[in-house]
Amino acid sequence: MIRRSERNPVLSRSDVPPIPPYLSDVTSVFNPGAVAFGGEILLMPRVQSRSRETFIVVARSTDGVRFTVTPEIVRFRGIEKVRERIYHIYDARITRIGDTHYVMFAMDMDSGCQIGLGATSDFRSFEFLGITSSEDIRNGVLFPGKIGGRYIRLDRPNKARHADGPTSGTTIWLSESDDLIAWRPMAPVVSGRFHYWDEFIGSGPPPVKTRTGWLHVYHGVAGHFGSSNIYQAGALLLDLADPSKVLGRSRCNILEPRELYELTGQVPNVVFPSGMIVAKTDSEGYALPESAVSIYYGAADTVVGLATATVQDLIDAAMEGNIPQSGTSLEKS
Ligand code: BMA
Repeated sequence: MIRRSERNPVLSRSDVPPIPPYLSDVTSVFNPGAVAFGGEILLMPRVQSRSRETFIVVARSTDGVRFTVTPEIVRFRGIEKVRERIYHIYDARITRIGDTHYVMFAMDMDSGCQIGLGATSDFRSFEFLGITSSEDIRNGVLFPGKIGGRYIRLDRPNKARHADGPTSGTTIWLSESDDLIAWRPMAPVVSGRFHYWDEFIGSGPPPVKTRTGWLHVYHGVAGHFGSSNIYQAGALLLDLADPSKVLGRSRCNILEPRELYELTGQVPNVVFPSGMIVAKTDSEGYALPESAVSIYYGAADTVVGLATATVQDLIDAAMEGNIPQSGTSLEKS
């Protein structure tokens, strides 16, 4: 149903040129935002140096598989005015609204992980618009346009899984905003399924409009294995007019760590979808069912993978039937 590119990994550390003094002999390149822009496919991956500092760069391609990384760190103009220390920015998700491309990303700060928002019209200069959260939260993903007169996004509040341990989350929420900066939670959309593949969850790439609903790829983490968290990808179909309504959710994951570059690396057993490009839309911007979809994902927090399917394949996966739940969820436990 979903096929990995024969050229995987499509980006790895040897593709990142030195960008002194920030990057030389980089450790990893992963979790890219993706967009079709100006006749090219652009990725905005996260790059880590041996200091474990994290930067975002731009990679360009004419065919979606051979990428050239621009030897420049992405700087969001104005981000230096934030008073609190920012340690890392990463996991960019790109959404076009009108003529502007918005980039939502995670910001590791002393107050926890916040969601930052940037904007660009050319992918050469980027402006920082602000911090769009006030609680520990991650995986903020903008819809490509207003619904009911306001901006809409999916996001995932973080909770500590163990005292002082890394944070994750079990519920993806729908939030609304009038100005893209101040957001109000509207409704929970989906929660983790305890004991199954997606116990902890978070949004992947921005949702894609189809005639049958918003197609959304998310990541799920199985945390019940002794020594490993397994990050996988799955599909959701959300109601077009009210995206808090779930029309379908894949019973099985659609992509799981199987290849060596997904199984081993900086963080083993991770596929983390973050960019999705639909080749063909109709005149009103709805993705065509037969259209190819390219999903760009981080593999083992080390390299970038590409997997392809059709829009209909992903809708079928989302509609294959939910896992029956007995009423117990991580949220309640
Ligand atoms: C998540 C984020 C991602 C990362 C994933 C697997 O919580 O930190 O950036 O790819 O974990 O380590």
